[in-house]
Amino acid sequence: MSAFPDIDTIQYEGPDSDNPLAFRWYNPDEIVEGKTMKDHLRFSIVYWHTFRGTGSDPFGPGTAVRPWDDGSDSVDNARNRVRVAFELFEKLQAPYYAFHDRDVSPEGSDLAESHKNFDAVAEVLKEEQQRSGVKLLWGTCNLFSHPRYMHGAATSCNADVFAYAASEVKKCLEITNELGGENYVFWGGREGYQNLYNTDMKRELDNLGRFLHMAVDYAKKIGFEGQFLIEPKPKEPTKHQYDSDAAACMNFLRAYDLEDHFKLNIETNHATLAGHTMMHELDYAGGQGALGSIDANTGDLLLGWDTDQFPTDYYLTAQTMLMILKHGGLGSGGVNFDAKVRRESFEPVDLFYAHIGGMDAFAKGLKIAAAVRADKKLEQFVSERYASWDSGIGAKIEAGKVGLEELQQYMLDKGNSDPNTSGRQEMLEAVFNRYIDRV
Ligand code: XUL
Ligand code: CO
Repeated sequence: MSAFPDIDTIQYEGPDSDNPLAFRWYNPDEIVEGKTMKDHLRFSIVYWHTFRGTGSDPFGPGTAVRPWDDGSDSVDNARNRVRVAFELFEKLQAPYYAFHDRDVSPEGSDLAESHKNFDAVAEVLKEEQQRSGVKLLWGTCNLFSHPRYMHGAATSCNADVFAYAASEVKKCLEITNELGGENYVFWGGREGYQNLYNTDMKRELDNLGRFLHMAVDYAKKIGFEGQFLIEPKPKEPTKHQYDSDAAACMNFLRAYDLEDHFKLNIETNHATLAGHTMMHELDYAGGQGALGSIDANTGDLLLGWDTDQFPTDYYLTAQTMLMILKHGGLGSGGVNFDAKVRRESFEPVDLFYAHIGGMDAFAKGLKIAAAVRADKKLEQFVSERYASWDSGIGAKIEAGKVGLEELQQYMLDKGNSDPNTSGRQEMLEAVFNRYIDRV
């Protein structure tokens, strides 16, 4: 029985289409820079917002109308929900999805029962994956909702909670492996602190490092070959999250000897909460060889919290895709819509409008980014701006051939530095607009 009987598989109709249930830009087989849009973008739909989000907020309960869901926490309801989810994935032509253990399957009365529930739901996930061809981009554990995780999971002051979290990760890794998941994500949840008066920060960080090493070791043991990812976020729910931004994560990974095993899953709304742009976080991660995947969404700069809205801004998606192309693509990662419909958008059809809008914005962003790159104007500007490093003293510095003494002698001989050239920021911002206009 269909949950969305009035909606057919969404088709590409081109930019002139007025049909809100059609793609205007996402044309899966269209080739951009020698690769299909489908392969560049590797769209993924999140289970937690799309199938478990109710629209509740701190001021009121959920509003979402979901006729297929009986509202219970039963395993039967969870299994039925999976079939509905795959109908939506297929109708949106999304090749991937992502889940937390606790959003696909209900928490049991103890660990053993939770595992049993997870197995029962994973059975349907596997059936549906095989039937539809939709694949698992990543699995992850929800190590933050249950009250036991009030002080964190891997960074809890309570060693038993660390052990419980480790048991959940073990199980979730096994199921992610069984389902062919291409990545496994750690988002910090409550790994952080509210107040340093009651916190041993160094001990918590050391334990987080231990926890991640245990996951790496166990993955090896069971033959899980997916990519491990850490998802930076600076705050919310804690005042300070340890994985606060891409640079902090890289430092953590290096400090705990984990850099060979992890890349980063960069989320737009987390970047802006950290006081960065998405472009900054992607360029930083990419520059460190650690760009793994993205959680595509957007915040509201006037609100200032993690609103997880669907991205529709072409500047944002073009800049995002420019950085992804620059750093060689997403590899085993994808464009994962970690986004939720607004509380006021409570009907099932809104889930389609939201994803179609996001997918189209990214497809157009990809085309804009490809046009920027084909034209080479920005690339040429940057290479000319740094030309002083290609020969002469710049080349000697970069080759490590000179130190302070040689540089001082060089300047004493020369007398003064060469004049600077303009950064031309305003001109370049206007140049970028041309690609937005033209595509
Ligand atoms: C929270 C967030 C998570 C992670 C997965 O802000 O982004 O949903 O993506 O745990
Ligand atoms: Co996320």
